[in-house]
Amino acid sequence: MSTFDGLLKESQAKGAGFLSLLDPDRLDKEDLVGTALMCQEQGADAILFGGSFLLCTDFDRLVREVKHAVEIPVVIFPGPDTNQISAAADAILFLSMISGRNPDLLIGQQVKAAPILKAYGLEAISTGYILVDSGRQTTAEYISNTKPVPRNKPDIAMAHALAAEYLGMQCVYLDAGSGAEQMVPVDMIAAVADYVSIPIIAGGGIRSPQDARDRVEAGASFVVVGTMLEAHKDASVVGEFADAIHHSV
Ligand code: 1GP
Repeated sequence: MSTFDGLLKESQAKGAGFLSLLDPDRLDKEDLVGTALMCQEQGADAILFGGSFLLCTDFDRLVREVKHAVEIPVVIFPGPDTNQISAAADAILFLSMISGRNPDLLIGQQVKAAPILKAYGLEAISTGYILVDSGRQTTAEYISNTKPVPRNKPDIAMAHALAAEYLGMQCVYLDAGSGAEQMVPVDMIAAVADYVSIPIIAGGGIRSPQDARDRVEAGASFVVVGTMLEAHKDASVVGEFADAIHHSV
């Protein structure tokens, strides 16, 4: 079974899947493995690894260390270029930044990355990435040189998500960006979930278990939490996120 199919199965069984995002720039190298293990113990369904912009230069080694330590899948969350690829991961979110009109992030970097993924045997999870305005500029917005979808325009998000589905993408990621001031609105997630049949990943600025649960109830199949895990490094908080996201258990 592919990593994505395995995650979908977990999501369907539990109500939704919990993806814990670890950014190697924001955690001490020593803390990375410990945090990954803690996320696994507290119920995360996968480790997402990476970020929109990284200073770290030992990405591959860090992925290997995390992968060696955990049993849950390690899925790369790539930045705007091909630096964040490691053969040690289980899969990579093969993102096309469909909310933007920057050809390099729609197809250019994907053309550079595809042969590398094939050579590594790395599973590519085709993902339509939709950046949603979060009230202030995020790293993803700045680095991608794109405009996010206005937060009060669910119809624009719906049309982008449907285009992703018709282009054959496996899922759509509605992201307000890491550390976002305001999350992707629940009504936007609900509108997209009603409109398309591919799974929705929701993330960016989720600060409480209730925020996460609200997004599951709106129709997200996966919820991404990053900054709050790193801020707390507290197992009980991570467990509360897992319980809120796994709402059917
Ligand atoms: C960012 O959705 C992720 O791409 C996670 O965001 O770090 O704000 O949880 P946070």
